[in-house]
Formats: sequence, structure tokens, C-alpha cells
Amino acid sequence: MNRSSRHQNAGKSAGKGAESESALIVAAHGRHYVVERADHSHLHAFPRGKKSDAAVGDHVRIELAAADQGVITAIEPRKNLLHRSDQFKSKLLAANIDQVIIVLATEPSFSEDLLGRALVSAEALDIRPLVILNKTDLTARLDDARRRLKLYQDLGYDTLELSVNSRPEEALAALQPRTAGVSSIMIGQSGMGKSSMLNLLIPGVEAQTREISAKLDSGKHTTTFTRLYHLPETWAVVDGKPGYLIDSPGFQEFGLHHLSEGMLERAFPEFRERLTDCRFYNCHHINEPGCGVLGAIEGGDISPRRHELYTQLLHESRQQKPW
Ligand SMILES: Nc1nc2c(ncn2[C@@H]2O[C@H](COP(=O)(O)OP(=O)(O)OP(=O)(O)O)[C@@H](O)[C@H]2O)c(=O)[nH]1
Ligand SMILES: [Mg+2]
Ligand SMILES: [Zn+2]
Repeated sequence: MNRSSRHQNAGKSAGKGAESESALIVAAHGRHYVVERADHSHLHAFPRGKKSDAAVGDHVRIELAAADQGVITAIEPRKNLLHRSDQFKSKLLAANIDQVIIVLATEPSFSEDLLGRALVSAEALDIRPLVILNKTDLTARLDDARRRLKLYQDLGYDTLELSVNSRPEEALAALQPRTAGVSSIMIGQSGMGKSSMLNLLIPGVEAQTREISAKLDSGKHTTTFTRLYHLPETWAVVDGKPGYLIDSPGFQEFGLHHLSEGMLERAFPEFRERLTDCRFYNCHHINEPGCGVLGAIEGGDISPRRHELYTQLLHESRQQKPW
């Protein structure tokens, strides 16, 4: 199946004014976007107004403002939108995602707080997370990493150990079936190996990255903007569905101020079945008597580490949000 099939309804729209066409956002850097047109060519595009509320992975309508520049006039309805937020701003990560791949490494040592937050962000949108521990060739910290990951494995999260650099074939064989036919975003701290995974899955992608980097900025190794890539059609198309892989810049903070209390308590899978045990229907699971969640912590069935994260996220969720 041709990857342009999603553009079948592209072409002239009936809207008044300039002709519009459908396009896919493949890169975003502030108000500056790169979109892919029906013929697979790339075009710079800007939102019409001041706000840039389109994200990588969004299907949009564009109008040509010049031969080499488009204006985004509308965003097609999206399945979901992944974002981060703190008390100052909300930052879009990507839209229409099927899988969040959280990339960790033995070294530099990964932050468990960020892992927990990434899992919560995926759960809140009902997106399947996949946790990858990369750089297993660096054995000094491997046992420590495994020990910290056990809690998440026990919670039922799919975790995969890899060494992209020293055992690339094994890594490829494990990643291909998990990324074919779906749209995945890789997120994680800087230096964990996200772009290395991208290069493994899409041979020759470095050249594409350079081309886009030249358009948007940088020349540095570290990823500076979110970018969507097509996985090879030879193995990544499943029942006509293409595989997309989105690479994103490493982050050090993952604010989730946008999640409501109701979303938060349900984003912890081990809390869910306990919620009906709480004595009060509006229990916050902080210090209420007869709380099902607190009871499960006392009984050793819920990890205090997870409850600490919940408490912190609840605190953030209650902050004022000017955005
Ligand atoms: N030892 C070892 N090093 C690796 C492995 N995978 C990646 N690296 C190295 O880790 C460094 C960082 O890799 P990147 O792929 O750029 O990391 P990233 O997650 O994309 O980082 P940002 O773009 O900054 O977010 C590079 O020097 C890679 O060569 C691995 O399996 N083993
Ligand atoms: Mg990178
Ligand atoms: Zn409770």
C-alpha cells in the first residue's frame, strides 16, 4: 500500500479563498513547521495566527502562501495529543500517537521520576507505553537499572533491554514488530539513545535529519526538535497502515500540570481497582481515613514510591494555570 493513501481526499477543497490541500506535520520548532505534502515533498509552513497549536503527527490543511511556503489553516480532528506542562506554559509533543516509547539507559543513569511521569502521561491518554533499557553493554550500572525497573515490570509494563550499539541486530529484531503499523514517539532524557534507535530502524536517516536540521537550525548531535519519520515500507506497513517513528529532544523535566485529579488517580493502574474501596467518594488518597489506596500501601501491595509521585502530581495539578 502506498503511504500517500491517507491523502486520498487531498486536493482542492470547497472552501472559499485560496485552494487548500491536506498535509502531515513532520517537524515542529516553535511556530515553524515542516509539512509533508501528498507527493511526499516537504514544505515550510506557519500557522495563520499567533498560536501554534498544531503538533508533529497532526493532519492539517494548508494553503500555499508562496511557492516554498505554506500557511496552516486548519487541524484535522486528532485521536490524541501528548503534551507537557508546567505552571508557565503547555508544550505540545505530538499528536495521533499509538505508542509511547520511553527510552532509558544504564548510563547516564535514568531518572525514575521522569519514567513515572512519562508512564502517567501515556496512561492518561490511554496510549500503550513501551519501556526500553538501552546500553546494556555498559554493565557497571546494569544491575542497578534492572533493580529500579522491576517495580514497573511488576506493574505489567512491557520492558525491553537493548544495546543499540553493541548488539544492533538483536535490537532491530525486537523493535521491528513493536513499531510496524503504528505511530510511536520516543521520549526520554538526553543521551539515552533515541536517535541511535532511529538510525538503526531507518538506515540512511542521518542524511534526512541533516537536511531538516539545515532548514530549522542546529548542526549539533543532540536532537533539538521533534520530527516524524516513515519507517521502511519493506517491513513497517501492516494491513495498509504505515509505521511512523517520532524522535524528540531529550528533556529533564516532565510537568503534568494539565492532568486533573480524576485523570491522575486513573493513570496509576495499581490504584484503579482500589478506588472503589475508599470510604469517601471524593477521597484524594492523601490522608483520608478508610482510603483504599493508602490501605494497599500499608498492606505492601502499592509501592510508596508510586504514591509519592501521585502526591507530587496532584500538588502540581492544583497549581494555577495561566495558559
Ligand atoms: N555504549 C552504548 N552507547 C550507546 C548505545 N546507544 C547509543 N549510545 C550512545 O549514546 C550517545 C547518545 O545517543 P543519542 O542517540 O544521540 O541519544 P538521544 O537520546 O537521541 O539524545 P538527545 O537527542 O540529546 O535527546 C551516543 O554517543 C550514542 O553513540 C548503546 O547501546 N551502548
Ligand atoms: Mg536525539
Ligand atoms: Zn482513597
